[in-house]
Amino acid sequence: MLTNSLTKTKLSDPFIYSLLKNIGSKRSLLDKLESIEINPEFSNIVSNKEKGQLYIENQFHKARGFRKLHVEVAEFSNNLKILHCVFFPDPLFNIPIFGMDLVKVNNIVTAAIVDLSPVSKKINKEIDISLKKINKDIFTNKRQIPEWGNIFSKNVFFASLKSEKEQDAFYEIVDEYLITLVRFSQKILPDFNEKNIEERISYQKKYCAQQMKNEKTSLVLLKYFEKDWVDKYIREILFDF
Ligand code: BLA
Repeated sequence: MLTNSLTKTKLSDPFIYSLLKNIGSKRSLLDKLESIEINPEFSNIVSNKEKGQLYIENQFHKARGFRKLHVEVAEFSNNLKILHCVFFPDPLFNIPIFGMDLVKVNNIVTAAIVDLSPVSKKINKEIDISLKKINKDIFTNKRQIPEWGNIFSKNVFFASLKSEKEQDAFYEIVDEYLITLVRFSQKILPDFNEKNIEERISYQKKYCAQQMKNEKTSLVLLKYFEKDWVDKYIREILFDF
């Protein structure tokens, strides 16, 4: 369940709110879940500056198998809404990185992406089969993954959502990806092999480095914040490793 401040957001968007609630309830199934403190400068950000109203709310947890479970909701100038979520695994475990991003501009979901991204070159067959089975046929506007997105798995899903039916279908896909992740992480044991740990660390580093090449993230933030702040937010909060 959602535990704290995100439930209090003035979140006016039922679709984003339903995704947020589901992420929270799936997260609550993880073992040893606890919230982690972050730099308070970055936990809740509200601004009413002349540049336009905005708020950003962040939640951070960790759990068995996960070093950082990050959920962020943001709303900029009443017309751009973002739901961003990355579950970074603990490198002792061969658990994929759950990532999702939803960008809604004036009531249109222009970008909806979800993936369980690998942290090893050995493809996990069980996860691959489970994700491949999920029906993704109804979407009319699937989108091309940009060049920096070579970190994602073959099962990455990326589309614009053109109707309520497509929103519901995206909700189901995210739900299935989360169920797959939770089920897998509940039974996996840690692997202390040094080489494997190194590999998993370097995959996570690459994941963060590639995500930082997405100029669309920084461009939005730069409209509201100074460059130093944006660099720090991206390096420390969104994609630290
Ligand atoms: C695209 N990300 C975008 C877009 C914006 C943001 C405005 C353009 C929308 C579009 O192309 O239709 C902005 N996203 C943000 C901001 C935050 C955010 C400001 O999360 C946070 C403060 N991005 C991620 C994660 C993934 C991701 C975790 O943060 C994937 C798991 C993907 N975002 C992603 C992709 C695009 C995108 C693939 C499209 C980029 C492109 O087509 O060039």
